[in-house]
Amino acid sequence: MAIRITRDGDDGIEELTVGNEIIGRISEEPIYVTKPNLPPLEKLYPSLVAIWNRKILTNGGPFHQEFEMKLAEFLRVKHVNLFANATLALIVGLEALRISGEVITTPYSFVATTHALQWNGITPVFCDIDPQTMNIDADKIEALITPRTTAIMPVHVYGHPCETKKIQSIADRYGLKVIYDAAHAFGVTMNDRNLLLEGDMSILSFHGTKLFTTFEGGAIVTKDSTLKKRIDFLKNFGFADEVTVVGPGINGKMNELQAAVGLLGLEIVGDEIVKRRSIAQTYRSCLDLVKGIATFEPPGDVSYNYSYFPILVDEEEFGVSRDEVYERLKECNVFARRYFYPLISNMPTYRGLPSASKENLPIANEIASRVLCLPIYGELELRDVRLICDCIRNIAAGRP
Ligand code: T4K
Repeated sequence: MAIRITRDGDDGIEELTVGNEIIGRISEEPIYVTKPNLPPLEKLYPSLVAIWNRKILTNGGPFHQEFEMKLAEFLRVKHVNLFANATLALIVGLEALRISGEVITTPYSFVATTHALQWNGITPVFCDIDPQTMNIDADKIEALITPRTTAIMPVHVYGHPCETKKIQSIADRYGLKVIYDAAHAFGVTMNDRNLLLEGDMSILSFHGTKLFTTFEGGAIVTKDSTLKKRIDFLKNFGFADEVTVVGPGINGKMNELQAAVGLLGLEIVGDEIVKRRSIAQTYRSCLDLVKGIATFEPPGDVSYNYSYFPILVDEEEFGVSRDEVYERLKECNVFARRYFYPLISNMPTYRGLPSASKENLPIANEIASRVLCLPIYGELELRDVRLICDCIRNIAAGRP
């Protein structure tokens, strides 16, 4: 029997029917994995006028200085160094700490994490992940330490906190630095303490796909004022003054437009987290009874930022593979993403490394083959969240 679109209503949802039975609902507009949370445009106009009047566009201008200070206050951290993006921040952070040799890291991340090591001539050593948090498995780090190891670089994947205490105690025992890729962890606290205070430094991303955005952007969070100074030099070509270059610097500076957007972003990020929390709750209540779909809830001592909403698809129980769910959701106009597939260790640039073998990384390989990040952003209506869950249930039921 033919499938028909029976309702093309003004609520943004179309119904698919066979005979009299509604077999599915589709969003009229594409729903992407995320949508940037931008301040009202009229609030930006005065900042634009100020930039145009001052003609100070970059190199640590007034908005840059103000944002750096206000961001540190907002996050309740000691020092912040703003950057043009998080990838440059990672690269400069490693250089600032003079990291070399081998660094133990996770293969389950965005590729920029490992690229930053490569750009510094450092050998990445991949460690498997914990299936509960999808972060580096702290119990497997020690076995990977060699005389060449200088640091550990974990990632708070999706903003879920790593086992920071365990990681720090290993680092202290072996004299290693700890650099957290905290690109997803804006505003996450554990026992009311900002997660960004852990380790020797944490790196944030303010990319357009992130919870808090400056279009492109990033930051390094540190506790050490000497380190903060060295990072300031390195992100500005190594210049300590007009004529003195103190290191192999780069151009990593955030510009005035980005900083102005960031200042306004601080006013709206709290509301965004609240909206995302109710989206996550809706997803959970709709999906928790679906066999073969696992969702995640951070532990009680964590104030989470809901930056992503990952699910794991168990093909055997659900009856359909993750990749099929991903493709079939597109038919519902829903564009989920397989963050983080493929694993960094399986990418051609890194798969030749001894630590990249699948035998060394069984959990990471399994999770990467099952994960799907569903759309989550403040503007996403709960009606659309339920529609996405209906699509997933229909896929399991073998409906078109
Ligand atoms: N470390 C970690 C752990 C990271 O996740 C990242 C970045 C980094 C380091 C490096 O940070 P940055 O150097 O970028 O500051 C995205 C982002 O490009 C990347 O920043 C992010 N992680 C990664 C997880 O995701 P794509 O290729 O998935 O983005 P794209 O363009 O396909 O966007 C996804 C969806 O978002 C689109 O379908 C629509 C929506 N979107 C996107 C953009 C760019 C918008 O609505 N507006 C936009 O401007 O990589």
